[in-house]
Amino acid sequence: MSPGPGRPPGAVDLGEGAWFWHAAGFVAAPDRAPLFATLVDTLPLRVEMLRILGREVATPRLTAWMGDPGCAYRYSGRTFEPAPFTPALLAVRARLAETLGADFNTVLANLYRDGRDAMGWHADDEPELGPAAPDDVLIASVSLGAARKFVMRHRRHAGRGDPEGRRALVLADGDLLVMGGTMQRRWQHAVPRTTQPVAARLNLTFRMRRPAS
Ligand SMILES: O=C(O)CCC(=O)C(=O)O
Repeated sequence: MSPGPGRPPGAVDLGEGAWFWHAAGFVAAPDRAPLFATLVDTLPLRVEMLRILGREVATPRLTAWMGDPGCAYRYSGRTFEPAPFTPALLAVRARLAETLGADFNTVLANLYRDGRDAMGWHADDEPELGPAAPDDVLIASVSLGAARKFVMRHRRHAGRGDPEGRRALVLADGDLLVMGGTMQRRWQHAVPRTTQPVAARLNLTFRMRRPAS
């Protein structure tokens, strides 16, 4: 399979067209704390109620959804109308466009207040994601604040406790993780809870949402 748009030379090839690229220090050290503070102050972060297996469940993290006009998004049984991009987010979007050659028109922000906040196993596999879901989905995830473990598993190994088909990374302050190709179709990812004392972490997951046809 030929590399999809935005696939960087250092990407880790997981086979079957799935790949990820971990770029430590994407946000320069002096910019990290001010960017974290600005985003936490200006994004409409809140606990959301999601419908999961027929039950209303509060997200164990704060979230905010931003996007260009017309980028309403369905996620876990809810439709989210995005807030506009803020100037700080537009600056990160522009750096991602320079780095990856891709324009991301939506972003989900996740604020993990401490180690009790988490993100369960899932894939960003909505059919409207670009460049061309399901086999070519580009996700760019920027992390700020405390380092947290990020785990990935091939769907074939889901729930089997089987080390094959699993990967783990530590996403630290300023890191960029890009997932591409068939990663969302073949693999799932999660940010597990931790009992270690850990400060707040903000994650920005940029996506390309194709306009409704
Ligand atoms: O916080 C992270 O690193 C992951 C976020 C994520 O999986 C998502 O927004 O879909």
